[in-house]
Amino acid sequence: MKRAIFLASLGKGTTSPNPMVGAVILDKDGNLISEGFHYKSGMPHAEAMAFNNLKKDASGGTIYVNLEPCCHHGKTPPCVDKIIAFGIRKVYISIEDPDRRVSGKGIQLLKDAGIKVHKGLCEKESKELNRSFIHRNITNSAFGVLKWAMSMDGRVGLKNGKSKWITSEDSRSLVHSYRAGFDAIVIGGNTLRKDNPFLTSRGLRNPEPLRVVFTKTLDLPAKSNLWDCNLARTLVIYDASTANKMYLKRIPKCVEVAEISSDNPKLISNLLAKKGCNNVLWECGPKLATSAIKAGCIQELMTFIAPKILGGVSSMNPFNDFEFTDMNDVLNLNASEISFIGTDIFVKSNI
Ligand code: AOF
Ligand code: ZN
Repeated sequence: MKRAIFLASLGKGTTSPNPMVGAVILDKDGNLISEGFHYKSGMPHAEAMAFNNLKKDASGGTIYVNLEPCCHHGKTPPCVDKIIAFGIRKVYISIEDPDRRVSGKGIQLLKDAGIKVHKGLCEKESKELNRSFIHRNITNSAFGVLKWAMSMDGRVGLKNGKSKWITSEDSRSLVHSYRAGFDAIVIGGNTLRKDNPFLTSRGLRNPEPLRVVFTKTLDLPAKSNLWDCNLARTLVIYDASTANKMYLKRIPKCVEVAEISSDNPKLISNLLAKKGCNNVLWECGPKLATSAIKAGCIQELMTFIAPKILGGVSSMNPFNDFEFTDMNDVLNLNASEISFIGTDIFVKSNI
C-alpha cells in the first residue's frame, strides 16, 4: 500500500478535480506483476493503467489501491468491472471514496462478486494525501490554505503600504514551489492594485494554477500582470451587490468573469470547488484573510516570519479585527511544522 501511495503522489498537481490514486497488482503467488497511477482527469484510473501494464496473468491475484475503486461511468469506465473481469481475488483499499457516486458502492460490488475486500491499510497517510479531494467532496468547498509573510513584530507592510520585500528570496521562491501544489490562488482587488503580482509557480506547474481576484467594486486597473493570459488563466469574481459592471470592459476578453451575490468568501470557495478546484491558496490582504477565516474557508495557515522589525502603530497587520473580547475566544492553532528557510522562519499550522 505504501508503494501505491507513492505512485499516487506522482499525480500531485495534475489530477484535480480527481484524487491521487495508485495501484499495485500481485499475481496469485504474491509476485509484483504491475502497477499504475492516475495522472489526469479523463485519463485512465490507477487500476486501469495497472491492468493495461500487466505482464502476467492476474487471475487469483491481489490489488492494492489507496482509494476505493470506482463503480460509476464517468469520463472512464468503472474500475470495479476491470478488477472482477481480470479475476482478482483480494482487494486491499485504504479509504472509501467520498465521491457520492461511489462511496461504499464500489466495495459492495466487489464483495458481491465474491472478492475478499480489506479496508483501512495506511488509512492515515491516504487521508492526508487526498485531504483536499475529501474536503471538497464532503463540504462542496475547496480546501483553503492562507499564506502570509510578516516581520518579527507581526507586520505585513509599512504605513505607506510598502511591503516589498519582507521575507528573503529563499522564502519567496519556496512560495513559488508551494503554489505548484494548488489548483487556484486567490487575492483581493487591493492586493492586485498594490502589488500587481504574477501569482504563478514560475513554470513549476503545467498548467499554472488558476489566478483568482475577488473584487467588490470591479474597479480594477486596466493594466495588470494578471491580464496576461499567456502566463496563466485568470478569473475575476465580483460581488454583484456592489460592483459597477461598467468596469467590466477594462478586463481583457481572455480573462474569465463570474459574479457572486455578496462578499461572503464561502461563495468564492464554493464556486472554485464547483469548477473542480480541490484546494486553494489564499494570498490575500487583511480584509479578505479575516473574512475567509470567519467564513470557514481556511483549514491551514502558512506563515513566513522574517527577522526584521517594522514597528509603528498603524503599520499593516495580517488581519483585521476579529472582534474577540475574551482570550478564550481567540483562534487557537496547532503548529504542524516549523523550519528555517534561510534566515526566515516558516510555520505551518492547522486551524
Ligand atoms: C478510481 N481510481 O485512479 C481514480 C478514481 O471522471 P472520472 O471517470 O475520471 O471519475 C472521477 C471520479 O472517480 C473521482 O471523483 C473519484 O470518485 C474516482 N477516482 N477512482 O477507482 C482512480 N482517480
Ligand atoms: Zn476508477
